[in-house]
Amino acid sequence: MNSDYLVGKVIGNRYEIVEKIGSGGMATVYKAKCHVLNRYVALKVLKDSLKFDPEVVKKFNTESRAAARLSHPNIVQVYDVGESGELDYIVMEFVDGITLKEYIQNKGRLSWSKACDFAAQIGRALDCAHANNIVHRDIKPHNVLMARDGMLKVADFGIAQATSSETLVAGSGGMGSVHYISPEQARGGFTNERSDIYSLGVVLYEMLTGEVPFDGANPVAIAITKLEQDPKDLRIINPEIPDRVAEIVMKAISKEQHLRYQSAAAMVSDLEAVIGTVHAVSEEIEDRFETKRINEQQTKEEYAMRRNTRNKKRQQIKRNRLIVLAVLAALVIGILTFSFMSGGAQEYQVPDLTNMTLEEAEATLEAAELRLNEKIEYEPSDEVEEGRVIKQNPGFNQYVKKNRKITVTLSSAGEGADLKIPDVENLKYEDAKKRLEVQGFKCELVEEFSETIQYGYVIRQSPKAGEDAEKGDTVKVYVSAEEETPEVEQAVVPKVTGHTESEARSLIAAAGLMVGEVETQESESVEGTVIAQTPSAKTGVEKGSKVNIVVSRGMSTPTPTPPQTPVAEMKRKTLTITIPDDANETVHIKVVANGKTIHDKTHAKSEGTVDIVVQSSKDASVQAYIDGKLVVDRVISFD
Ligand code: 3AM
Repeated sequence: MNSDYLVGKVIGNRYEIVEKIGSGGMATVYKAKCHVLNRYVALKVLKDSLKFDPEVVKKFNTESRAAARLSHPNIVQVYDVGESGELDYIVMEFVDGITLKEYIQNKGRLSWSKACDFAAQIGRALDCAHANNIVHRDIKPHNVLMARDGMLKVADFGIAQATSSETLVAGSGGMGSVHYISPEQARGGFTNERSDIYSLGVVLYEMLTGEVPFDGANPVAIAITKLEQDPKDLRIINPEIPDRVAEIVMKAISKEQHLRYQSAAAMVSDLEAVIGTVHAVSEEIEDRFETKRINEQQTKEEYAMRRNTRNKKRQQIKRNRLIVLAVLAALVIGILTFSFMSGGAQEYQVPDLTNMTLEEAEATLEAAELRLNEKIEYEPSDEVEEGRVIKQNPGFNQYVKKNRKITVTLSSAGEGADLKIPDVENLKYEDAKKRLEVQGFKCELVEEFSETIQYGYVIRQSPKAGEDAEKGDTVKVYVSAEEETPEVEQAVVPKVTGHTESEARSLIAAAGLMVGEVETQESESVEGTVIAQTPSAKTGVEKGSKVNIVVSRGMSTPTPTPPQTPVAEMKRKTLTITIPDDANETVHIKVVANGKTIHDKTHAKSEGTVDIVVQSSKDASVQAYIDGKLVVDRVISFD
């Protein structure tokens, strides 16, 4: 991945490309270090093959302009749009996390409350975009990034364009991804905000069931199914889904636009009603970040080495610059003044906090790399609900420095109102404590075991919410304590398919796991090769868990077993096929050795590589095809 020619380069005199993150349809995304603001950013660069296509460049620019207008905690913030030599690029907020697609793939399916919480977050992003007359048109899990704290951020306004009325999306250029696009997009018809609501419905369906509602062998088949058929009832796939949740999904994915939610806000409000105020902050995703964290550590080390060399060069450059500065002092001062005034150091825009609870305001500020001033102001208000933000300082949309503390004024019950105990049940302990303390109460922690309430959350409180109280009263909060179960060590299931049974046994043992059931099955793969495993490779499991394997017993032939000698001379070699980065999510791999098909199977792109054992007594001419395309054509020597 890091072998990209841009890695190590500095773009626009400011952004040092650290590593390639991935690539989408039109552009490649890099992690870069901004040397002016000393932070990581994501840099999206138009692909080489597309940069001379004026239509694509125009679309790329439209994306940046559209997205730059949006500022919302659930939208990837666009910081800057630039051009350097032949490079067109967009500088965005770097989201340290994974895509929602990866998350769904890892999980299979999500609990209904988490799925609804995620859908509400995406819905809030859409609501903000729609309020700015921007339709995303390509809402899909791959375009939703999940930060470490579980906050979702919608990215890639790839085919978004400003619209104040319904817009005709025609031709392939305007199409989103076929599984998620609305029927009207599939027909090349009019699209509007409700097309995004449809796509969000599909994403919610997938989160709840692990399946997309319309599938088919190819894009045309999927589009036809979408236009003509009703989706499978999601409660048949997952009976745990509450009826109300299923209704929300079905309304969002109505074929007719007028039957869908008329606004993202309406869908969010139904979702919020169904989940209450639960904000699922995912702790389980932490382990999924482990690999990324390791990569990041390596990157940091590489980066430190490069920085040493660069610092030396920079010192020399600095000396030269001083001379130039002395001569051109006046001019340089002018430039510096200009760059300061145009916001050089003041690049962080203050989000709107009005009507938020303290917890929401704090999370929103954190996402915007700002801080909440611990000193909270109070004011009585008739318009704003008690405990919610009435005003803030500095105000919405002002530019401030990173980590600037923002002071909020919360609505108090009003001068004459009696003081009541606030409701802190179901809150995280820290949030409950803060809520009590800011209202002048003392908080006493009592730990208690609970089978239903998550660790660290308040089970109950005494006195109860709503009871009369006086400033300085103590409120006991009973917080769910951690179960005293021994810490479970985690392990990652190794990939054992393609290996011999004994190799597989060693790999499984080396990963701290145990071999479970061993089945044999007739298969075209070489006898003794592992052809399937559960759980699949890269799954995170408890140490000591079992991995079941299926071992090939070759193909049974009706003819009597041939004489022993030729078999004894057979030798094995492993051919590793790498699935390219730009491949589809699933690929079909076929391998032919000496004219005989020895492998013919569909694989997930996430497998990365596929090992095929070739068995022959003499040199073998081997061809491998990925989705029908020849990718390997060589002779394997068995000397
Ligand atoms: O190729 P994968 O799926 O791993 O998550 C996005 C995707 O990763 C990532 O770049 C790839 C191509 O879209 N990506 C996009 N925008 C990003 C951002 N702002 C980002 N990663 C971090 N921060």
